[in-house]
Amino acid sequence: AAMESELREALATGGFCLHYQPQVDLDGSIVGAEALLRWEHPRRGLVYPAEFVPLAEEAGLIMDIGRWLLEESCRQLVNWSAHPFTASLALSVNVSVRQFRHPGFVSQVKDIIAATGADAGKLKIEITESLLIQDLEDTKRKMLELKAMGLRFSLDDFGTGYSSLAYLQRLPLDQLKIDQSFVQDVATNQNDAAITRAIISLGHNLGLSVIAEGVETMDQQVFLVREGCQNFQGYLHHRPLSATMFDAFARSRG
Ligand code: G
Ligand code: G
Ligand code: NA
Ligand code: MN
Repeated sequence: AAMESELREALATGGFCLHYQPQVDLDGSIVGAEALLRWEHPRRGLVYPAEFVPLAEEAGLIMDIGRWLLEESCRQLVNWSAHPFTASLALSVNVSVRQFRHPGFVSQVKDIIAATGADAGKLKIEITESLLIQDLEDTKRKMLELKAMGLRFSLDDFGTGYSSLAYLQRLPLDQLKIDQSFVQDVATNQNDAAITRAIISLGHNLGLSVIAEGVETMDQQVFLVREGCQNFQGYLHHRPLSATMFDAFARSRG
């Protein structure tokens, strides 16, 4: 309960911020970023989503936090669009099941894009497999409505959930994101290598782009490149950065 009121206060007083982790292509050029939510706690310092998103969901605060997050992401896209080094970048945002399922989600996104003037074509929504298990029709209808506005969809943590592969082709996805648990030992473990290889070819055969997350070493990257993966995110390239640090990094890579 104490944390709940602290979260409400953070919402009211600008206590959240976003960090941006670069996503790169085969050349190492930045093609986008994932927005990662942080809570700047007055005493505890930076608090990570694992520690407060579940509580925020239970407390019914996730739509308000989600609104802030989408607004901030769209403001960032508008800022980026004004500078040559960042103008082409896409931004991925994490949307929880509860947020996506909310009846007001699509209109919330619409309103925020209209209010900020962000290019919807640069906004990518990361969903997880749990969204595919239940109420596929609701998921599909909302995805199609958002796709019609230009948004794209990435399936996060792919391979760790329980979704049927049949759903993949029934939903208008744009990208598969290989979960970092497979990437971790991809260069040394035969099973992880086989799963990763299968995900990459599945994605490409379905016409989706494939991004690997949690890429930490050159060995992992070399394996992924050899298997045809074309986008990468992880500490090998960069940790999540504050907005200011991200701009400086994009400039240095441009
Ligand atoms: O770096 P990090 O600890 O931020 O990410 C941990 C987890 O928190 C990830 O699984 C990520 O999907 C989730 N997460 C990060 N930002 C957000 C967000 O804005 N909304 C939601 N719902 N989850 C997020
Ligand atoms: O949304 P998702 O669950 O995929 O969130 C990604 C999480 O992985 C975030 O907590 C992010 O900070 C973290 N992360 C990003 N790159 C790396 C990496 O190279 N190694 C590890 N261990 N974690 C990473
Ligand atoms: Na994510
Ligand atoms: Mn993930």
